[in-house]
Amino acid sequence: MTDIMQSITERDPVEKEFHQAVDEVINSVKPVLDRHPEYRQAAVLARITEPERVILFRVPWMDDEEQVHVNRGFRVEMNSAIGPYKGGLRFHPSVNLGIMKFLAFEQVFKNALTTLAMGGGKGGSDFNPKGKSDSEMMRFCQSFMAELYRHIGPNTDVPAGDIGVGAREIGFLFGMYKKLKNEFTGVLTGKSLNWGGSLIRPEATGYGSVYFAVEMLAVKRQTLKGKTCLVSGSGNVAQYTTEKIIELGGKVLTLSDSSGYIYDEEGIDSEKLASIQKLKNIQRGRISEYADEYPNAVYTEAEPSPDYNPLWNHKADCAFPSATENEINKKDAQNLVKNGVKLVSEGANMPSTAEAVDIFLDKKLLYAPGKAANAGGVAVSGLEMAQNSMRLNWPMEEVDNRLKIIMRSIHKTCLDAAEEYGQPGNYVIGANIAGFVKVVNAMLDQGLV
Ligand code: NDP
Ligand code: 2IT
Repeated sequence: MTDIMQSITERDPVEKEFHQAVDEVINSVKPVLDRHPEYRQAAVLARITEPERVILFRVPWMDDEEQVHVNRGFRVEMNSAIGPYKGGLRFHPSVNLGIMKFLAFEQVFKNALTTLAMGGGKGGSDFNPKGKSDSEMMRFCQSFMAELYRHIGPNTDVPAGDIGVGAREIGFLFGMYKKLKNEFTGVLTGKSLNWGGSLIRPEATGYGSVYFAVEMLAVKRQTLKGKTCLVSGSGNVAQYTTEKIIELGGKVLTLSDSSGYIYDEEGIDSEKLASIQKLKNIQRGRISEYADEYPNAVYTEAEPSPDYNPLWNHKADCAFPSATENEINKKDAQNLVKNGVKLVSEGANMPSTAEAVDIFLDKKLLYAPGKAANAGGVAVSGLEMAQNSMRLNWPMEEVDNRLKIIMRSIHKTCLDAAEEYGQPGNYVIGANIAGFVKVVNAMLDQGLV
């Protein structure tokens, strides 16, 4: 173990997801530090792994039965070397400081890769949105923002959505911010269209992950047409990943939620996807209901502590993990390889364990880590900020074209950096090095702050 890794694990021993994310970056950038002694001299690793600021706060709220609850709110402002802190808010019972720090750390490099001026941050709460009424969601969001508002701003820190935070929650959060600050600014992204949102932002993460896959396939002179795809999750990222795969002639076989997954041998077409979007976004139902509507589909319930996830054990060409961290373990990676999967594009953040990543790299899959493949979401958030600053809205084609250009540029940046450091085709090394060098150079320019 490196000295820096040892000191991080000793200082915060329980933050295992943060250790995992940091360990990967440290291993990737070792040759960069060897080439640049000035980076070691300036202790860049110790500085880049310590958040600039962590805000931790109480979120009290009342349910519809007038019971009082207390949740914990977080905002990790990780790095502002290249722009205001930027990154989503996650509402999920698993949220803790270690998960917030891992997500904020990944966000720093991801945002650097987008070419836009955004630093990295992440926030959220251990609040569980499942089964809550609209009024409960509103009261929770208002209480959350009643504290967060004093720490954020359009030039300071600009939150957005993530797991459990979509258009409805961004609306409630924005409304409270506006009331408290008495100003209408682009302090959040993922806003609705008629009050400052950008076209293509809802689609951007999923579309971007598929655009990245298209770029990787193009290197091998292939396309998505006719390719079978396993997609996990059924939220924002999974839905728009599925939409774009269908549009480009691929076939999506699976979708999931935390209760289980569906396998549809005939493929999920546009009509079926529209019914999933209604089920998930409006009725807030479970993916199992898909199998009631389309009886040819098979629903498999998730096991409480599975050795492997059967979703990843089907014959297919491509995999698009789009649910959550560490959803692909070593056994799942082995199953994917065994079943002929040649491409993995990570819509989710860190969905593959370190052992799974090693297998993908060892077997020379086209493997795109989340910080490259899912950067389209935050990239279009950056475009939403730009439109807010100009007080105008770009048409759909313009935003979608810019998204394509950004994903193409991230792909090339990763390949070039990997090549420069003698690891051709290794998108993990490429993404980590390119993001790291950009942020570290900015930090050095700005002195010891
Ligand atoms: P949503 O809340 O819209 O959907 C999340 C989906 O993943 C749901 O189907 C959910 O199932 C499932 N899921 C969540 N947690 C777990 C879990 N512990 N085990 C199994 N399934 C789970 O979130 P998003 O689609 O926005 O986010 C999905 C992933 O993409 C996350 O890793 C997020 O960080 C990442 N991401 C999101 C971006 C965005 O713009 N939204 C941008 C870049 C990355 P259930 O409903 O049962 O909880
Ligand atoms: O993980 C991510 O990149 C996001 N949840 C989106 C962040 C953003 O600011 O749009």
